[in-house]
Amino acid sequence: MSRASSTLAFVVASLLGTGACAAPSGTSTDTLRTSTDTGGPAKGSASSPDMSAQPTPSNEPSSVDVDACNVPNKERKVVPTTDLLLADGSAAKEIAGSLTLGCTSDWTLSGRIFVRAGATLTIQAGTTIRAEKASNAGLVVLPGAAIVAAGEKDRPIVFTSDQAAPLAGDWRGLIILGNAPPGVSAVFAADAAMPFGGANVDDDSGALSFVRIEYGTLGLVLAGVGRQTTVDSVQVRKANDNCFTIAGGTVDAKHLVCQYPADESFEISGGYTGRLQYLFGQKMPDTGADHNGVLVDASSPKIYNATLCGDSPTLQNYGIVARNGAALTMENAVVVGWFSGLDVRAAVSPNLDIRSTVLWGNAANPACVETAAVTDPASPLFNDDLGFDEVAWFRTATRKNTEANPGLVACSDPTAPRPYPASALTANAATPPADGFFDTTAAFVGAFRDANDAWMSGAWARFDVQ
Ligand SMILES: [Ca+2]
Ligand SMILES: [Ca+2]
Ligand SMILES: [Ca+2]
Repeated sequence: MSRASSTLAFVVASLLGTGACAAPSGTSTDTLRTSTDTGGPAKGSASSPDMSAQPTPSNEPSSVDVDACNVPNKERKVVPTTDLLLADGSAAKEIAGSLTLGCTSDWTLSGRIFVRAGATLTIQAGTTIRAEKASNAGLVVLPGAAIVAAGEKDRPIVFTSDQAAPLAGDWRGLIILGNAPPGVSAVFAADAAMPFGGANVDDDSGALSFVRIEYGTLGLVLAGVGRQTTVDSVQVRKANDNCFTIAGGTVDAKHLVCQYPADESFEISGGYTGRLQYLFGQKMPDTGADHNGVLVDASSPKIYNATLCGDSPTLQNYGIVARNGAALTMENAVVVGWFSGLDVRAAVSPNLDIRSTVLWGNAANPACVETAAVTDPASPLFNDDLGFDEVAWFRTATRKNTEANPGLVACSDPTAPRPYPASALTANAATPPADGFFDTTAAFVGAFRDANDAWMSGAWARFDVQ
C-alpha cells in the first residue's frame, strides 16, 4: 500500500483509540560480545577446526585446514549440459546423467538447467558455483532427480552471482521439485516445465548442508519435496523475492538463515506438513509492504526455535502471518522490530497454535486491533479474519506467550549479527517434541540459546550489507 494510505490508516487508528499500529519503537540493545565457537550441530559434516573465538563468519576456508580445494588460480569451467527444448518452445539445458562438480574448479552455471528425473548432481564441499547473469541462469532439480550438496561448516558450497558487483535477482535461484503430497498435478510458478507433488511422503531429492545461496531472484525453493531429503544449515542472502519458498511437501529442515530478502524470509504454502527448527531471519530495511518474516498459507508446519528480526516498523510488514486456514504450530519464537508481531488472515484454523513465543519491540505489539469500523481492506485495522482477536488469543495465559524485552544483543546488525539473548530465555520455553526430528534440548525461546550457541558460526553463513 502507499505511504499516504498507510498514514491515513494511522489517523483512523488514532481516532478509534487503537493507535498501537502507528507507533514505532526500538528493537534491540547493542552491546559487544565475545564468545567461543563451540562448533556446529548439523549431521553429516566433517568440520575443520574452529578458526578462533571470532564470532563473525568469514568467507574464506580456515587457514589451519590443509585443504585439497585450496588450489591457486582455480580453473573456470562451465557446468556441462545438453540442450533441451521445453514444451513451450523455449530453449533450456539439462543434466541427464550423474554429474559431480569438484571443488578444484570454479563452476559457471549458464542458462536455465534442469536436472532430469533419475539423474543426480553431486557438488563437493568447498565448491563455488557462479550463476551467469547474462543468461539468467537457474538450477531446477526435477521430481525424481537429486542434488547432493554436502558442504562443511568452513567449506560450504556457495551458489552466487557471476557479477563483480552482484545484486539480488542476478539469477533465478535453486528450485527443487519433488513427489511428496499434496499437489499431484501442481506446477511451480505457473510454469509447466516445473511440475511437482505426488503421493510419496518419503520422497528423496538428495541433501543440502552448509550451502549458501546468494543474489538469486528466488533463493531456495522446495516444492513438493519429501521427508527423506536432508536440508540442514542453508543460508539464503539477498534474494529478490523470498529467501525460502516452501510449496507443499513433507521435507523437514533445520538451521535455515535468511538475510535481506525482498519479500518473505520464509514463505510456506500449498499444504506443506513438514517440521522446521532453528530459523533465523534478518530483514532488510526496505521500502515495501507485506514482506513478512514467516508467512504460512493453507499449510500445517511445525516450527520450533525461530528468531525473526524486522527492520522497518513503519511499513506494513509482519513478523508472523497465518493465512487461509493455516494450522501453524509455532513455539519458542522471538519476533522483534516489525510493524506488527502477528496477523491472522481469512479463515482461522482451530489448530492454529502459537506458544512460548516472545513478541516485543514491534510497532503494534502483539498485533493490530482490527475492527469492523474500518472499511479499507488495505488498512492494518481492517477486519480481515472474520473477527478473530489476535491480541486476546496471543495473551491466553496457558499459551505462555510474553511481551517483555528478550534482550537480543544485536539482532539486525548487517555484518555481525548477534541475534541471541544476553541470557537464555528459558522461563516460558517449550520442550520440542521427541519425534526423532526436533532437537529436544532446545528448551529455550529463539533460534539461539545464548552467546555460546554457535551453530551459525563458520564460513558457511555470511553477513554483509551488499
Ligand atoms: Ca509478501
Ligand atoms: Ca487479522
Ligand atoms: Ca483480527
